[in-house]
Amino acid sequence: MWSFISTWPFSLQAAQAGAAVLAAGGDAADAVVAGIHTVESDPAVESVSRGGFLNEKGELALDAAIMDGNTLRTGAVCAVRGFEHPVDIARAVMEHTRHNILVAEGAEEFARKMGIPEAGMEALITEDARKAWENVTGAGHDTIGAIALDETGKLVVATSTSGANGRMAGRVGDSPLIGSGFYAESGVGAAAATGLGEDIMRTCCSFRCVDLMRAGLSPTAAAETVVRTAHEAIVRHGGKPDCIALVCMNAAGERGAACNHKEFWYAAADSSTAPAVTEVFPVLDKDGENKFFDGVSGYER
Ligand code: SD4
Repeated sequence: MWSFISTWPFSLQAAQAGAAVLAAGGDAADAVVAGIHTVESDPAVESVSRGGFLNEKGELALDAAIMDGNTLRTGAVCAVRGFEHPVDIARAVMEHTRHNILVAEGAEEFARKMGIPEAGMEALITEDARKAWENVTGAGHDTIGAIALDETGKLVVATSTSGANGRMAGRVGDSPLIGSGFYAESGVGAAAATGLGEDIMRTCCSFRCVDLMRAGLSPTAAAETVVRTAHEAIVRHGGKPDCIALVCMNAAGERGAACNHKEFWYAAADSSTAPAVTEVFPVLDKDGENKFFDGVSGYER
């Protein structure tokens, strides 16, 4: 049995590409990377690589990560410029260094040494992204996070994002941070987060979700518990939660998702189900009231 899940409707193309790899008996890492490549190259996705949101200096600086659930090895890059596929650099960090995270120039130099194709930053900036930067509204941030379970039982998760529109130069989100934006352990489960990274980081959402599956919760129950308790913790400590959403999968390939806001979808496929997009509804609090985030998401500038 194989299974795949990824964040947001634009990741249907990722689920299709990942499913093709897995259906052919391929490796979970190859599946998540193939899936993420489709979104990184799509200029219509305004929050991932080509066409992605610019930081406040007008630069396209990208974050990406991958984690191999068989080895617990991980690789991530932060604020890399000029590479269309930052997830490839993250994978090279995992497979060819003793480190977990490389940032900015160091990551770019490493990518060149590894022979990873360099497009140049300007080539990846679309006219729409430049316009969005010129008229920053504060809205928008959608990471591609993808999880695959292959026929051998290996779980791999990966993420790729430009981060939120109007972020400070040098800002790093949750997506390249282990335990926050992603986590995978074969035999247990994997999770990936999307939403405003600052809130996801302070509540370590992905590791907590995997640990709840380890404790026996279903993927849906684990994701809902993490999103609800993260939201409530931020409120309890005087904060105002922004968007928090999770997708996850257990060792049996069962999938779950949860969010604290309207308008979240995931794409998924498995050995017996064709790739399709599913809407997720906000978690309910214990009194049965919707606790969704309904303000303007992102940074005001
Ligand atoms: C970040 N979490 O950089 C990422 C952006 C994102 O849905 O997911 N958006 O904060």
